[in-house]
Amino acid sequence: MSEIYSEILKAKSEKRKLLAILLDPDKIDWESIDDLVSKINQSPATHIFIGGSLVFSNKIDELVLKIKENCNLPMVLFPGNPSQISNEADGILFLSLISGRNPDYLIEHQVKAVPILKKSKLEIISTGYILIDGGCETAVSRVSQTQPISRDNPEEVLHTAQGGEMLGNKLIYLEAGSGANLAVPSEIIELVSQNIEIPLIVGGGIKSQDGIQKAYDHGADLVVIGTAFENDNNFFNIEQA
Ligand code: 1GP
Repeated sequence: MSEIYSEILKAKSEKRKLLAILLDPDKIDWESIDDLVSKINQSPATHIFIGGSLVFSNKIDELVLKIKENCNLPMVLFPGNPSQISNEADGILFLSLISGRNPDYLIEHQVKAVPILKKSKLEIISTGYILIDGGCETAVSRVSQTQPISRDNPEEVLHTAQGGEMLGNKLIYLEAGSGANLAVPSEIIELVSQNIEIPLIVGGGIKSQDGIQKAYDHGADLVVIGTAFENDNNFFNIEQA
């Protein structure tokens, strides 16, 4: 089964842009979860991503099931480690942190996840995950003990993305880090999107509708919004200048 990925490919071929809301299970206010789901349903989101670098919650199954009660969007795990895998979700971004040189995040966690994934029905989507300096230290960098690629080195980002594509990654994810001061520079998005065939995800530090549009205009196929929606569940309903 590969519905999520084939839908992403279809959207890309039709130039239809996609949007994922990233939910961190640790930051969910369970008292107002029905309201959260209704805000997601009113938003232009096409996907829900679940996870984060620092998730301690053991309530991922519960969260996925609760959201699914009233929301039909595909639920895709975005795990920081193998403990964040839920069989209740629809798919998983099987991430390799290819900007870093820490073997744990390049292959070790993935090996550990295999027995869990083999027993699951999750759609597994191999994703080359590239961390780019977002102007501040981020949780991904801290937890993975890896350095982001400099914003001033688009070529290195491009070669990393192309290396991921050559290795067989199905998606490339350009990440400035959750809550980053600075989003991925437009010139990097453009350079990468024009020189890879596979779909491009961009996230981290995008704080406005303009920021989303800018990422799309420069070639992002799917934009991820976490912090901005977490801080304000009306983020998508407010007209922004
Ligand atoms: C983090 O790219 C996502 O992995 C979203 O980042 O929280 O900054 O929107 P934000």
